[in-house]
Parts: sequence; C-alpha cells; structure tokens
Amino acid sequence: MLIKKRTGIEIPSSEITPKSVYLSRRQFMRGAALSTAAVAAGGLLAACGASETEPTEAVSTNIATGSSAEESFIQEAMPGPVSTTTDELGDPLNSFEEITNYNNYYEFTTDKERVATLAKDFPTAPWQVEVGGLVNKPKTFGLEDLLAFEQEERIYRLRCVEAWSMVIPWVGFPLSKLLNEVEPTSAAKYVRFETIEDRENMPGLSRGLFPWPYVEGLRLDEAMNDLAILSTGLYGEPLLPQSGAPIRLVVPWKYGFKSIKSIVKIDLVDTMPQSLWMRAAPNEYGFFATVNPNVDHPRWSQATERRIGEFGRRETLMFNGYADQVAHLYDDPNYDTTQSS
Ligand SMILES: Nc1nc2c(c(=O)[nH]1)N[C@H]1C(S)=C(S)[C@@H](COP(=O)(O)O)O[C@H]1N2
Ligand SMILES: [Mo]
Repeated sequence: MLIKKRTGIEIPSSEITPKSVYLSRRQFMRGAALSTAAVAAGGLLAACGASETEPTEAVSTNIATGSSAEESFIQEAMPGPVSTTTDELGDPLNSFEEITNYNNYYEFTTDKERVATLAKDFPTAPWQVEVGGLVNKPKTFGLEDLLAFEQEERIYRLRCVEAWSMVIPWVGFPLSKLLNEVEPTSAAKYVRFETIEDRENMPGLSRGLFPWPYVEGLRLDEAMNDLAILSTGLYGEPLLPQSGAPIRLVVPWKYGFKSIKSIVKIDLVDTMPQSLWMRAAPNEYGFFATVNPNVDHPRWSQATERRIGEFGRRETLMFNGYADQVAHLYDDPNYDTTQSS
C-alpha cells in the first residue's frame, strides 16, 4: 500500500511554487553568470577531482511524462508538489532544471552537462535491489516494494567534493526502514552499496577508466541515522536517469560521491568496504568523507563552495550544516578525520 506523506508544515496550494516558475526562476541569473564565466575543461579524475566547470546554458528540461504503467505507478507513490521554496537555513531550492542538467554520473560521461542527454533512454524498469550479506532475512526488493515504504519529502543540501553545491527537494524514505526489514545480524558493521553495471546502456563503462561497478559504503550506525535516505524522486517527480533512477542513496552530511546512484545491490558486511573512489585515488577520497571546511582536498580548499545558480562563494558548513544530527557519530577516537576529504 502506498502512503502519501508530506513532512513539515502544510502550506496553502496557492503558495506552492508552480513548476513553470521554479523551472525558470534562476534563468536570468545563469545568463548573467555565463557572460563572465570561463568554462574550464576538467581532467581525467575531474568529477571528483579537478577544476570546476560552470553550468552551461539551459538544456531542454526532461520531465518524465508518466505514460507507461510503471511510470504512473511510481508517480502515484510521490508525495506531491514541494511544500516550501527554501531549506531549513532559508537557502532557496535549486531549480528542477539545474538539478537535472548538471550531474556527476561517470558511468555515462565525465561531462556534467552531457549526462542528462546520454542517460535519457537508460532503462530503469523493471528494477530489483538485492539486499543480503550479514542479515537474517535477505530480500530482493522490486520497485513496487521500495515504493511501498512511505515516501517523504526531504530537502537537503548536496555538497560535491569539487566544491559546488545545490539544495534539492528529494523524495524518498529512511535507509533504516529497509535495513530493519532485512534484520542485520550482530556481526554486521558496514553497509556496502553497488550501482548497476549496464555495459549496453552506460557508454562511460566501456572507456575503462575506473574499477567498475561504482561501490560505496557506510558504517552501520551512519546508515541507520535518520538523515540517510534512499531517494526515488525529486520535486515530487520520479527520479530521472541522470539523478540515479530508480533509486539512489542520499547522505547529505558527506561529500556527494558517497550518494551512490541506481543501486542494484546492498550488502551488510563486517569489514570496511572499498569504494570505487578509494580504489581509484586512495590519497584523495576517504571512506568517511564527511563535509569539513577545515580539511582540504589534496588539490583544493574545502573552506568555501559555489552554490549552483549564485554569484560568489559560500562558507562551507561543518557536516554540511547537519552537525546537530550526525556529529555524535564521530566521537569514536578511531574515527580518522584525515579520511574526511
Ligand atoms: N553510480 C554513481 N553514483 C554517483 C556518481 C557516479 O559517477 N556514479 N557520482 C557521485 C558524485 S561525485 C556526486 S557529486 C553525486 C551527484 O549527484 P547529482 O548528479 O544527482 O547531483 O552523485 C554521486 N553518485
Ligand atoms: Mo561529487
């Protein structure tokens, strides 16, 4: 059974920003920014590694139309239009157009502005997520099982290690709910996530630059924290392929690369998983990767960030502004802050 839920305060529908408005709100800002900004070309390990690029001119927005049975089924589970225009700090939401046309998804390309186009026809249904390892009740979840978890709106800042950020109104459900259903055993200490490796439909895989599949991990207590969600949508719409459809992780107090897309496998394990980024560049990308303005990436400062759609830079917040909810997870003296980058 699908339950619609809107977290936070209900506001009159007259005050809800129509999609046409939030799609265009920042258009003039972007136009102005582009006239002065040089578009830098990134290097090989760029996305989580090199110079920043500026967002490009608006690419045509690609909103799912919900024509097939599967699409309308997903649509049905969505909690509806966003309930607010800012996050809890008063920062405005990024537009749907910004969020879905500036993406890191290396399985398609390292060019953020081409992911949307290359991922357009990526097949996201049918889909299964196999959950196993150190659990009492291993289970393979179909999309309908995942959508049966109560879908909530969660407005989070997303901070990429490349020092750009966005505010995104996700739709999803706490990862803890899925984990509780499979019952981790007392031996389980970490959660390991794996992205689909679809050679036919992901052109970036054949370029062989990385040790695919994309793998990420969390310590079990991090995974059980209420902020960690599995996302199925954004702006009240089902996720588009470039955002990690049909299901991706979102851990807002960590650098964006931890928020793994298009998940097909989740395993409870007893040793720290080696992520794709740890294997590709161990000196640059640690396991914990908590947002920390005081720990610089080896090649650039993390003290400030560029909010997509804004001029100038913002101060980066400790734990991306979520210290009250997550700082206690890192009191353990074994937590190695040098792994924060
Ligand atoms: N499978 C997979 N997941 C991924 C990535 C990727 O290349 N492949 N990129 C990561 C990085 S570096 C970031 S910043 C975020 C970007 O999410 P977004 O494109 O939805 O903003 O996705 C993360 N998840
Ligand atoms: Mo990133």
